[in-house]
Formats: sequence, C-alpha cells, structure tokens
Amino acid sequence: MAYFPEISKIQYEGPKSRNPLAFRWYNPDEIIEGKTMKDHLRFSIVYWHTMRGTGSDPFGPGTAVRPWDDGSNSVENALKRVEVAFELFQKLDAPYYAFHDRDVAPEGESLRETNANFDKIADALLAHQKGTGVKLLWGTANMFSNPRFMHGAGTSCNAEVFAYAAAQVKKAMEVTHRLGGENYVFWGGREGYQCLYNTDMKRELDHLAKLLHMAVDYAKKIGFKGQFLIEPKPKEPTKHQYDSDAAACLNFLRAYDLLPYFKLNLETNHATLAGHTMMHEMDYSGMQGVLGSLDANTGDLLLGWDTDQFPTDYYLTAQTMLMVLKYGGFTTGGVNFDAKVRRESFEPIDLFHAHVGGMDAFARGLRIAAEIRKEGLLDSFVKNRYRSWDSGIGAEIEAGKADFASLEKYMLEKGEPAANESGRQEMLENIFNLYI
Ligand code: XUL
Ligand code: CO
Repeated sequence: MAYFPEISKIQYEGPKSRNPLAFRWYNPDEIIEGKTMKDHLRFSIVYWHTMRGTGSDPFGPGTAVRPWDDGSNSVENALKRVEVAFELFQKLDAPYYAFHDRDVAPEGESLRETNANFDKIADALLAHQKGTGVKLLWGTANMFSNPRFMHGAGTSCNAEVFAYAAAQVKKAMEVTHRLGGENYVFWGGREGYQCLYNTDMKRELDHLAKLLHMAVDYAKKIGFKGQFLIEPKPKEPTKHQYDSDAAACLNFLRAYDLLPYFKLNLETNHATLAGHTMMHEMDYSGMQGVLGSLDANTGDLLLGWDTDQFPTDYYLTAQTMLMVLKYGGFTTGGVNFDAKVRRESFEPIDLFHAHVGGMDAFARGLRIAAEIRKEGLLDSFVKNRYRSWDSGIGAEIEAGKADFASLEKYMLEKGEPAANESGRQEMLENIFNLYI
C-alpha cells in the first residue's frame, strides 16, 4: 500500500542538486573518520510528532491533513498508522524510530484492555520491523497526558498513581524488549512541581528513584540489555522539572545509586530552556561518561518555549557532532528527531521536507566536525592554553602532590604568577567559520 505515491526513496544527489527531496550531504555509505555516515548518525524518527502530531496549539485545533488517519482512537486506525509510518521511515532511509506506548496504541477502558491493544500493535510493529529492517531506537511510556497523572507519575502524591505508573513502565519495557529496542527512555513528563507549598520534594524524589530502581530490577528479570536513559528538561509542563538539566540528572542518579544503569538523552530545545547550549550539555555529560543519545531539534529564542523545530542550523549541528565525535560516537544512541513540522506546514509532504532537511543538516554538521578535527586548530589551541598544567607546579597539583603549604611556599618565592595570555575567542570563532 503506498500512502505517499508521489514520493520515492530519498537519494543522495550531492551538494549541487536542486531537488528539494534529495540529500545533498547525507550519503549513508560514505566513510568519515573510519565509519559510514549512517553508523555515525543513526537517524531516528519519532512516532509522537510525525504520526500523531496534529498541529494543535493553545489557540486552536490541529491543522494537519493526514488522509490515512480517520481521527478515531480505534486499534484499526492505529494499525493503519503503522503501515504509513514504516513507508515513511523507509522512504526517508531512516534506520530507527522511537515511540511512547500511547502514540502507537490507544488506551482502552482498563489497564488490561490498554495492554491488549498495545500487544496487537506491537505484533504489527514487529512484523514491519522484520519486513523493512527499520529498528527501534527506544521506547518510553507516556505518563503525562492522561489526567490521572496530573500530579506526576513516579512523583505523584497519590500512591496508586505511582502503582499505575509502575505497571505502565513494566509493560512499555516488555514491548520495547520484544521489539529489540536499544534503549529505554524516561522523560519526567510531570515529574516536578508547580508550587512548593503543596509539595514534599524529598519524598517525591525518593519515589522517583524507587521507580527507576524497579525498572533496573525488572530489566534484569526479563533480560532487557538496552540502555536506560533519562532526558533532562527544566520546565514545561511543570514550573520546575526535577530532571532540569544534565547536572541535576547526574546528581540525582549519583545520590540514589542509579548512575551505573543510566545515561542521558539530551535534547537541544531542553538545553536552551535550561539556559545552556547543547554543546555544554553534551560536553558535561560526555566527560562523565553518560552521553547516551540525542533528541535533535531546535527552539526559537524569540519565542522561548519548547517549539521542537527541525534543526537546520549548521553551527548547531557541527557543534553537536563535534561533541559526538569527541566522546567516541554513539553506542546505543542516535540522532532522534524529536521535532515537529509547523502548524502552517500541514501537508503530508512537509513531513518529508522536514526530515530531509534535518538529516542533511546533521550530515553537513558531521562533515564540518570531521574537518575541524582533521586540521586540529581548535584542539591544539586548547591543549596549548592549558600547557602550564603539563609540567612543573601544574603537574604537581594535578598529581595530588601539592597542598596549601607547598603552594604558599611556591608563590612566596615567585611573588606573581606567570603572565596571562589572551583567550582569543574572536580568533577561534573565525576559525570555526572557516569550516561552515
Ligand atoms: C518532551 C519530550 C518527550 C520525550 C519523550 O519535551 O522531549 O517527547 O522525548 O517522552
Ligand atoms: Co525529547
């Protein structure tokens, strides 16, 4: 069945091509730094925006025209969406996809019926994965849309809501495992607070940690070897999300003995909402060994909320890929387009323009990052900038051979430290520009 009859599989045509539905930079089998572009980038398409996004916003209903979707919550409609989704994944040449339980399968009247619906759709997803070779990057549970989660899921004040959330994660993990998912993600949908006057923050965090430990235990029980990931976000929907940024996540994981089991799924728009750049979040996570996967998108700094736009900015993608390469590339992670077409881009073909653009921007970013690394101008500047730590007093401090007394003695003898040198920010920004 062809739901996109006018579109054939997107091909690499090179930078001179003016065909809007061709890759100019993404040449999947081309080798960069010893690995194919496909293996570097591990592109993934999200079910929630691409298959379920309607374009609704707080001011009006959806605008998206999706001729295959009858708008109902039926299992039949959900099964049809699976066919559409895999045609789209294949035509975009995306090796991976990702979903929430509730994007793919409708909720029933009871948890039992909901689980049965999920199993039926999982059968179809598995059959399509086998038929196409498209794989599951990660699964997750939507524990924020249903009104039962108004106070959170793992952090709800209502213990039975916690129990429901546990049951939901259990099922979502089972399905993710069955479909060979390479990761399982926790984004703390409503795990945060609006008002501290009604919140026992310590108790809520203790409970969230309990939920995650139960997930770790259950993974062992069912033999799920995928990587657990936490996705930081500082706000939206709550005023304060507990997993506010990479640093907060790391502190939480360490405090509750979860660090051995989790890495982070960093999202560009979440980084900017937290007042960081994506590069900062990636470097901070990478240096601590928890750079797991990426939700690729971009915000609009003039709007300032989580607009989840497709990334097209080469500076952003080059900086992002520079960090991916710096930390040795993805293992289980990938570039997952947690991005949605604009409300005004309501035609099915816009889904293709959006993904082709995002994939190409990342492919270009990868090429730029590899060129920057090949010439090594930035790396050698940084290395030289810290050379005072390579020998003498710097090396002694790093080796733990110095203390206050020895450092006081050293400075009393010297009088003043060696002269400082320029940080050369403008020169380095000009160097970065050489590669864009
Ligand atoms: C929300 C968000 C989610 C997670 C998965 O901002 O990014 O879609 O990626 O729950
Ligand atoms: Co996300």
